[in-house]
Amino acid sequence: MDRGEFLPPEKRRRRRGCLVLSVVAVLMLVIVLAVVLGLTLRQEPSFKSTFIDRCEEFEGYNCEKIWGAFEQAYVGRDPCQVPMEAYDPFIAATPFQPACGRMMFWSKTKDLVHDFTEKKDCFVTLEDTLLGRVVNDLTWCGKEGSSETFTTGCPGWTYCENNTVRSFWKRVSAAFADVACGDVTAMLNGSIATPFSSESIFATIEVKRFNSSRVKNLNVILVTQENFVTNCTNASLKSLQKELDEGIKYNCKEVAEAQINECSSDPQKPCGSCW
Ligand code: ZNA
Repeated sequence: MDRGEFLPPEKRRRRRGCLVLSVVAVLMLVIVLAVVLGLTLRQEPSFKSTFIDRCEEFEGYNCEKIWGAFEQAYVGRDPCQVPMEAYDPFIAATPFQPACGRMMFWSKTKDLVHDFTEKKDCFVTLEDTLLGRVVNDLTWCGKEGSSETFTTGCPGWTYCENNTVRSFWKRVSAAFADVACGDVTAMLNGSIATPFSSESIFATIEVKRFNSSRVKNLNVILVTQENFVTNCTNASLKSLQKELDEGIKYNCKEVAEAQINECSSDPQKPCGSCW
């Protein structure tokens, strides 16, 4: 029984006022809590901002649209069940002009090649284009039943074949190789026994996609160190030659790593004179 019924009218009014006030206060508290919780839980992923920031370094692209096309490849999916085709919409949303004669491919020489292309504006690697730049050196994946992008707890490069990250690199490498034209350069590692590794993306995807109607020459730069292990007669390089589409000419040159480093840090040396 509500004892308020027996209160004088003024007290009843004041009591009702109090009740309304506390309901409003509780409601406001709930709203504030929900907003704070929503913001912290959703936490605009720094992965997305990195992607967008890097994308915006390139002119003439709709980066939000490109992000949407990228994200749909893996969001809500098992991170081991992302085939390379899942990134087709990302490729379609990101048209790019090939730089004929300046395209640089690489395998097992990541740091050296990027140090080189950064300092000397002669060659363009996949990572210098929007396609590769936006997520280079990053890890990402989705999760079933979630619409988020995760950057931790993602399967490693070799844990499963169709993982989010590896499939991405396969797909963008294919797109980059598809438009390769003129003289193409590949920087391979002469300090390992198999510079042309049959498991690499360069071997399994890129070389297979070079088309003789566009690519004239493949120039291999085999980067050696003092006690070099390999030279251009290496057996794996013989299979590289065999893999090439007939009509594409092949060249191989051994170049000391020290020479490449010296050349890239000498602003006087013109493009193409490093080997
Ligand atoms: N920027 C990248 O991370 C990347 C670029 C990754 C994979 C492929 N690519 C393309 S294909 C790049 O533009 C080159 O033209 C091509 C190089 O691929 P590759 O022939 O497979 O060469 P690689 O040196 O074996 O691997 C390239 C990169 O892939 C490495 O630097 C690593 O970042 C990653 N990777 C390869 N194998 C592993 C790995 N990461 C972890 N564990 C591995 N076993």
